[in-house]
Amino acid sequence: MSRAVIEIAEPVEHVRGLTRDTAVRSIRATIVEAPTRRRHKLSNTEVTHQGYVLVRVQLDNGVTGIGEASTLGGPRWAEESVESIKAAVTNYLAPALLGQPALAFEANALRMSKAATRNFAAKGAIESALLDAAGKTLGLPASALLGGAVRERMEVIWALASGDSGQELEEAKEKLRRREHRQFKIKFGFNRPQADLKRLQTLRAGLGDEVRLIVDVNQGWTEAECIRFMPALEELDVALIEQPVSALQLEAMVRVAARTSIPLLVDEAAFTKEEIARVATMGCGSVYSLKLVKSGGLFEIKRAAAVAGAHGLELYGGCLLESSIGAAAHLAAFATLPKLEWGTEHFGPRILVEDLVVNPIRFDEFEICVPDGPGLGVEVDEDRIRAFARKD
Ligand code: MUC
Ligand code: MG
Repeated sequence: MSRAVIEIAEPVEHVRGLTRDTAVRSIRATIVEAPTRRRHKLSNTEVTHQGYVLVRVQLDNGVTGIGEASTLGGPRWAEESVESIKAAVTNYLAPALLGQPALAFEANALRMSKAATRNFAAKGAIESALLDAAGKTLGLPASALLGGAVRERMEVIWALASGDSGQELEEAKEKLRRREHRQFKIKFGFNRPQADLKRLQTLRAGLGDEVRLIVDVNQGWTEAECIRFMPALEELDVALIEQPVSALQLEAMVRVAARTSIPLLVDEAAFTKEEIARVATMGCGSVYSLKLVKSGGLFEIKRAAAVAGAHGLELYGGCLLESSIGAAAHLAAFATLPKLEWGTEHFGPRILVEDLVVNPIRFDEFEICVPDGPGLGVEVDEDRIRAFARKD
């Protein structure tokens, strides 16, 4: 154990009682598979069930906190799977935190980074649960512990990802009619580019010019395909193109970004602050997608936002189809950001047949509302979680 961590973990006199009270007594991880309303397709996977690891932290004061790690179709979107997340939490991260004060957020993050490299989804779920438990102990929303909210709600994007343009058009029209979403992200890359372009033409024709359309290729195109097909995306007034080429091909991303008039949204190409600084300096894109599974914690999401902003990138509140638990954690951090130019895409709670909480996050007038209760502000639906829990 390093000297620095011991010093940080030693509380000053006036908070000694409180921190002793908030010592972490136990951390448990449960794999949950929740059905989605429809098939959700990406370039390299598709899901009919969302895989989550729910992390419950219990403190010595008896308060429990909940956090969620989200995955998309196994270890495909990123390297973590529900199985690896549960193993990392149980075998490495939880032992590093037992007995530590929940309120020592930075020290706890340091302990986790010493116990395991990367494993960002696992760390993010634990830190969310610590914030939930600490917020409930103090009667404060997690956003207050993250610096205080500067917004209570934000514009929320919906993703169209069945691959059937007729179905997608109906889905988008329904969202518009209900005044839930007026910006749509269309998932590309699981079809040939020509077929995806036809889908996009159908959607633009059916939805009109006022609706903002974003395209997420999830690394599915080559540079040559970008050169060939991006002019068609410009014609269709696409507002943003997310991760068109492989996350490993940063130079290709720079060339693509320089050729198109549509801003590129950096997603899989940058997880850490160092990676964000690098892609921004190189000119891989002009907007950055913030995600807990990339940053490994809500405090770290804030630092990621600061680094991106300092390098001139605009910010987009990304998701990985979280339930209201994971969405609430993201929203607590997003609420505190001085700037969030593109709003958020936390539509996850609504893609689930049944959400995992008894008080789902509210969607209203094209915006998502940040929960204002203590901690993450959501209450777990225990029956549903029992029903969706993987039976090992
Ligand atoms: C991603 O790559 O952005 C988020 C929304 C969605 O449809 O897919 C995810 C992941
Ligand atoms: Mg993406």
